[in-house]
Amino acid sequence: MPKVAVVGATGMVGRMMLRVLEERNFPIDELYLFASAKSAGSEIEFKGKKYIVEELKEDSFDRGIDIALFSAGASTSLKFAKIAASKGCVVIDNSSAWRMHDDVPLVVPEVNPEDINWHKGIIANPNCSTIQAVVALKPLDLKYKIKRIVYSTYQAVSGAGQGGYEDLQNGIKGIAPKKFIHPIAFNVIPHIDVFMDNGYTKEEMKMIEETKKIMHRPDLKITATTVRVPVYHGHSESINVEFEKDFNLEEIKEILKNSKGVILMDDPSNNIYPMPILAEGKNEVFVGRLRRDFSVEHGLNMWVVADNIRKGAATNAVQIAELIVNN
Ligand code: 2RA
Repeated sequence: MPKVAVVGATGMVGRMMLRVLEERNFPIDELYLFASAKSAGSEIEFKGKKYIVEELKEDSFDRGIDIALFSAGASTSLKFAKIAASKGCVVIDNSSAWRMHDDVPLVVPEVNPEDINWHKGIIANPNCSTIQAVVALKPLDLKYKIKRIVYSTYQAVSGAGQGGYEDLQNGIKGIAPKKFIHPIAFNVIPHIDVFMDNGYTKEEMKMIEETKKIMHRPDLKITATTVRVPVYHGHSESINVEFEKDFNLEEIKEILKNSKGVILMDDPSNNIYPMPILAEGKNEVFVGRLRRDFSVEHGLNMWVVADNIRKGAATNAVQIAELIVNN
């Protein structure tokens, strides 16, 4: 059984990683919890046992740790993932630090599990909004070959961490935001992460670039608009797809129904479609509102929802760890 570490154990994603490890009964010989000096010393319970969170230091990985799940921000990952990997530990990193490095696989287990085979000590966990999209798109790409994707997202405040969550809670009471630049209560903000020189936000560019890498389709045409909405948990996405080949809507539903990690929720006559309140606490990706886009040849509209802290972060990371253990 592996020795496992969670780095960033006190954060929202770190705590969820522990919960998912527990829920899935991940085999663990010894567990180590790390965080910044500020959070070190706090106590976290795992499987009925109390653990003290240690400060992350250069020698933290000198104990034969086999797998480390990192969710501590890009600068911490840039420094410590390399140190951990040099000591024989496999790092599964939830930050954006390593995702686009050529020698780092970017993995969604339902989509490109084979990519873990060429890791050199670091495997990147994709951005939350990308993960749920590719889980739904990959089986359709295999059958009909995607030509172009238009992403429009409706992202929960928890994607911005505890501060985002608090901004919504406080904003409802009229208190000014601290994490977001604008109020998020009773508002939507078409701005996630920083703006780039090309006019897109970094979140939008992440969706574009990461989709190409995970799907092994550098040629794909993709555009994206990412938006923060006043929802605590669960990212929603309108995804418009153009395929090379023609499709049959009933066949698409059948494919999605049988795809790993996807739950088809598409019964408009009974008002059934995915919503964040339904996806919260679940590990699957929910797909609905499937309909032909009549404005282009072979066009499809779909609505994709998932719990951004689970499938968009913690669950996906734990699934990667499961792939490593099962290999
Ligand atoms: C967000 N995608 O929702 C980001 C988190 N990784 O802000």
